[in-house]
Amino acid sequence: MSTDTTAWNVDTAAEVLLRAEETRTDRHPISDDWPELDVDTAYQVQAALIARKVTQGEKIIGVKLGLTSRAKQQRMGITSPLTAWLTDGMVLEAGVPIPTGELIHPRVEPEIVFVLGERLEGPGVTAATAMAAVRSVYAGIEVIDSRFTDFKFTLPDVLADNASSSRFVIGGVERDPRDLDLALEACVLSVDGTVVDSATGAAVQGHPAEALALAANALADRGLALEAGWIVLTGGMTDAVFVEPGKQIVAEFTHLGSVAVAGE
Ligand code: OOG
Ligand code: MG
Repeated sequence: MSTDTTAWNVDTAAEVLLRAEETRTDRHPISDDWPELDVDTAYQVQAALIARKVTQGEKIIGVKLGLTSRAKQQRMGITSPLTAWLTDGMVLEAGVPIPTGELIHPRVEPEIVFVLGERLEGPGVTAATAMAAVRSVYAGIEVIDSRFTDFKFTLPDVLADNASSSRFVIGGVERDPRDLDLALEACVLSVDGTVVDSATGAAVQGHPAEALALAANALADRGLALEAGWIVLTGGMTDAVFVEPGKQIVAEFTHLGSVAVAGE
């Protein structure tokens, strides 16, 4: 029998997740206590959670995709790609250590990152029209930190939790995506000098532009669009690796340079 006495609704779920983040306390999936949490309601929780961050002074600066590669889908046991929000509070400047003491159980994953030159609004966005809205492409590393114990959750849980978002770093090499074949752009992931994984951009929905189109069309279902200047993380290319104090993780790309992070 459940001893949970929370009167669950969109607002309480958002509060519970924000408190878990602030207090660095992981918890069991919300869907255990609130089985009615479906995908639509979970996106409402995500919106309520981000609205609270905005009230606290953070600014929305883009969108992240999650579970766009088979590596991520298999690891998390969820096959639907998803979208979530990026705020300026999540930006980690290059060279700044990952503040493991402020986080629960951070993992990092290499991603291909777009910055939009134009607004992008679905429905009906294709990879080609999506790509036409992109100004620049960068290498990136996302730091994810699920508020759920052992990163175990259902699709509605992870949606509500803003897709485990925590921090992200963008590499220093800016490229015009039209000059590269992003399906063939390779990434080699190393931990303390040992290669642990690798992938190409094709791992992300066949091409990262497909992921961007997916985001535009998914947001359109909720009456939303991607704005000019926004950052888009297209999703982890490989499985994520745990961060620990002193551990050095490097994502080295063919044309997009390297991004290095270390646990503090
Ligand atoms: C969910 C977030 C997934 C990605 O790039 O696939 C994600 C998780 O793995 O905890 O950010
Ligand atoms: Mg990610």
